[in-house]
Amino acid sequence: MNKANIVDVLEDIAVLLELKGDNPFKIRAYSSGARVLETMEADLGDLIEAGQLSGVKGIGAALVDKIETLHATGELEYYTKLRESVAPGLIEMLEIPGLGGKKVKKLHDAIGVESIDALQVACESGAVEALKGFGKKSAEKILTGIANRAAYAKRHHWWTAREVALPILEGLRGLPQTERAEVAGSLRRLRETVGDLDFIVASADPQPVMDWFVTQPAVAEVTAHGATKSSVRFEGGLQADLRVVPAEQFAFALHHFTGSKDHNVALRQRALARGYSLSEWGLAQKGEEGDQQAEIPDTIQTEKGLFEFLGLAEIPPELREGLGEIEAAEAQQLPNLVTSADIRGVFHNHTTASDGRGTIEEMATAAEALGWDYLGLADHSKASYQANGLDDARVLRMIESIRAFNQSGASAVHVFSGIECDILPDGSLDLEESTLGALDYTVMSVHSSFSQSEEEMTARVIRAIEHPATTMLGHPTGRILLRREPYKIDLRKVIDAAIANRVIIEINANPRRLDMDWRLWRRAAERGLMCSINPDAHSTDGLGYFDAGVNIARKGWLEKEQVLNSRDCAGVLRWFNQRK
Ligand code: DGT
Ligand code: CA
Ligand code: CA
Ligand code: ZN
Repeated sequence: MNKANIVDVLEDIAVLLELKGDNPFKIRAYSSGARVLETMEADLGDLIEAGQLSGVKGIGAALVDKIETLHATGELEYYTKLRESVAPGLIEMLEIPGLGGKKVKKLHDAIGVESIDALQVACESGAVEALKGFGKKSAEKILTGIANRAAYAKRHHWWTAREVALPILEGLRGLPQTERAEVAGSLRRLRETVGDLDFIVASADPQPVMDWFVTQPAVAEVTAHGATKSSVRFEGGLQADLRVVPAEQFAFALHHFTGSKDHNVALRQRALARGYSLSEWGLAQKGEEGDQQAEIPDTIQTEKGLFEFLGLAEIPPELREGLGEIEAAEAQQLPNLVTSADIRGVFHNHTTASDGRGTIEEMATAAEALGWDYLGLADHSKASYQANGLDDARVLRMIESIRAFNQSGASAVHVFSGIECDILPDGSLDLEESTLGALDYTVMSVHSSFSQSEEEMTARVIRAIEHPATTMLGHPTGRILLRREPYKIDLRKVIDAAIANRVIIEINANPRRLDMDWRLWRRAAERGLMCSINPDAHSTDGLGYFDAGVNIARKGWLEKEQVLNSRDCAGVLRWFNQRK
């Protein structure tokens, strides 16, 4: 088992012990041990092999044994037994924001709730708000949490959905009966979350394709198994439909099941206005005595052909949201969307100096492997103490390390020194002006006091935007997709302030954030807002998230010129310096 998974187990143990009301010192030993392990620079395998794990400060004797067992076997009897000793309903309750081990224990001990359903009843009956330490507000918050959890359970992050879809798509394409195969639906439209997968296959012999699909090892349940349509549920809960169509219908089916519904409705109306009815089966001429399948279908083999038949430029799937793409396609004015190949470096990344897992060298090497010209490092500032944020002195030392690294000639990638500086609750910044001024650039982010009023939060963020040391605003709503709602903030005012102050807003490309949302980019960028696609990488692997950010930029109609990291090193430096 790798280090990150072991950290998760230790944290789990701490929460479970809390649930059981165990000794606080013991609980702390696990949670702080997890923390030490997570931020430790030395390689865990090396340490264990050298018998030096017990010498690491903060990892007590009880933990050494357990970490070694987990590392060697991936299992731990103590942990398994501990989990089994706690009612599953109590563990589920931990998924509700605001409920930790202590509170769940209290609810259980005081009013006997053992499941989320029982908790909901207790909140509605007033039993929870009557409890000491809870009150009306927290009962309401728990109810919202329960409702959100039910809604979230139905959807999946795009990144996860793609990981499930790709091997299936490859498998379908590899079948001898398959002529063409695609994933349609929200996955193809690059939506931030996906409800279910929609596979479309062209084949004259559907049966073997269906049989292959429903017998894949990842399939947990087959919910339908028909002649041309099947549905399954994968482990992890994601569901998928497969439709097999004759080759001549493929372009129409692919277009129809790609959606969105709004886009389809608009395109169908356009077809009708020109005398055709458009469906997943094809195009038919509207005749006096009903529809006729006349002369059209075999001239249309592709979506491009379909769009052209209706007098439109080909609309990329990610723009098919019924938000003006048909008008733009008619006027031949679709945007020339930014691509992954346009990206020449990224700015918001963490290293071992704060809560990242890669060193400067490792991150730069990974950036070089991605073909980039530069890499920006932006570790946390001190107010993010749980992420081992840097104080002024450590920031200055980091700048020195980066300068030395650049001068060493160790990498062809130029490293920019940055910071992800906390915006404090009053809108002031977490570091001295002189420190901020010594950096190449800064990313300002909110990591605390999420429950401020909309007025307070908006004023707080705008105050940071107006600070002359600010280069970029990080994850502007703080949302965690399918887990945490955005904090209350008036983004229209924030966007206005960013444009007025020439401050960049990021697309945080972490697949769980994708913040700022794609729906806001088109208008904002038209009005002059500059974007930066920031993977917020906490490891070398995390740099790969930039792709998810490019998706969101494309969904937001952005072109290369509207994205800072499509510029070369000199272009980036020019932008940084005009802010100083
Ligand atoms: P999802 O799965 O909730 O993330 O979103 P989609 O867009 O993948 O939706 P889904 O799987 O229900 O259907 C796939 C596409 O099929 C959808 O984007 C458009 C088309 N479609 C499905 N149902 C309807 C419908 O009732 N009317 C129209 N016009 N199109 C539909
Ligand atoms: Ca779908
Ligand atoms: Ca579907
Ligand atoms: Zn952050």
